[in-house]
Amino acid sequence: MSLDVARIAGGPALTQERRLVTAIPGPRSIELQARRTAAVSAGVGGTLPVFIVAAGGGVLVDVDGNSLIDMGSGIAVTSVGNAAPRVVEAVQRQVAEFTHTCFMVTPYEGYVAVCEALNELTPGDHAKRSALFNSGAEAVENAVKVARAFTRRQAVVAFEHGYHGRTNLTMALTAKNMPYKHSFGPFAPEVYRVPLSYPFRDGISGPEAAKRAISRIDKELGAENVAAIIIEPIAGEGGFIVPGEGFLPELVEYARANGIVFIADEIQTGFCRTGDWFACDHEGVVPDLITTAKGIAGGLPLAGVTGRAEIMDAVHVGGLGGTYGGNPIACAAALGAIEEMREHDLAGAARRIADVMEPRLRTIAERSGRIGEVRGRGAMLAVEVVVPGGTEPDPATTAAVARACHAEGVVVLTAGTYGNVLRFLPPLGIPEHLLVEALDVIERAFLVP
Ligand code: PLZ
Repeated sequence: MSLDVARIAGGPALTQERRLVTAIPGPRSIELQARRTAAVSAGVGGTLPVFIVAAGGGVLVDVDGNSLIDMGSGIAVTSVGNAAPRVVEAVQRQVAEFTHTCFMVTPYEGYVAVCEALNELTPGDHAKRSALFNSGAEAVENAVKVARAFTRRQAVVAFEHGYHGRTNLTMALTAKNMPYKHSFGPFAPEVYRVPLSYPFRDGISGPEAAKRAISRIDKELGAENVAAIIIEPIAGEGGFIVPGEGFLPELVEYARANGIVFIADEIQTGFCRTGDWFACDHEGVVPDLITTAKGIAGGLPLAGVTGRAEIMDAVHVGGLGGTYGGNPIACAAALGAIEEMREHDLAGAARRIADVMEPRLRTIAERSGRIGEVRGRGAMLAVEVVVPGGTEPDPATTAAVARACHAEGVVVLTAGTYGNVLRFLPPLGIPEHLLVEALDVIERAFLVP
């Protein structure tokens, strides 16, 4: 796919270049930031205070005319590119036809078509059903509701370093206190956390880590009380932690043997990001339920729960829904985004991104001595930053490197329980020369003390 100039339907063609014409942030962004501070709750966080006016391909263009390289995709959302042509076209058509009826009142085809696509694309060839929601957290909440209704059990097992959202139930499922949970309790009951497989830090194999987690479930909860095990196949906000090979399959086997619903939260990993349609595909893991959001609709708010027909249909009629869930414009966007993924083989594009990035990141690790591990899969890659010579997390250097990248016009994100992970989630169609330039900037940021 040639993306030297990203065409934004109905908008300008964006030159695919890093171009800084002011300091970052520039004067107009600083003005807007002052308005933001006066108008927007201080509780809403911010990575980089540049205000965006256009985006596409691999760049974000700000109000001052700076063109920044996008290595975040708005946290793994615009995998098909920002304002991707088929998304724009589908949205424009739909928004002119009708904007909302509420699917629960008078339905429309787009919702059904998205569910059909989810049923087809998600792992496993069993009979499936789907339901649509507005956000990842809402999808996770509903997956837990479905699992409880099906099993008539209550306990839910989540993992250390897990992230599942900011609503009350999903805060309980999320591991990290700051900034997600601090001062917001009490949290939903019947949520239990067990250890993840974190090869860099626990030094044990995937199957050994699975045994450890399963023993905790058996001893502390009793399998017959557990409705669901929920896990991200690669922990996202927790630091792109890839569990040891065999960890996920063993958990699935345990869940199946004990009538527990296995929920894969693929909200961050899904839709070609890791080089497959879903991260579960990598080890042939077939979850009972899968939650999706983010990359599904090219930037419009949409989320889904997909799973075994007998589980999804166990809920009483009217038990699932919401005013906006599966909004027609978001559904049109999803159908456009899925077309982009199929047509341009974006799973293959994600693997090619890894081919370019991984060797460079390893070289940066060797030269700087500050990177304990390069990890991830496809276009979901990260480096864990440590104090040289050991494994002690170094969040200060992580933040300094991120700041230096931002100042040079490369939008990188941080993550990790210890705040010491620099993560990369470029749009899957990013032109290679931008990827290489971003890596040059990242390397310089690591090598300058
Ligand atoms: N599950 C695996 O990654 C969202 C959070 C950003 P929502 N991750 C980005 C932030 O700081 O709020 C996420 C995820 C996984 C669930 C969610 C929640 O998705 O669409 O943000 O609700």
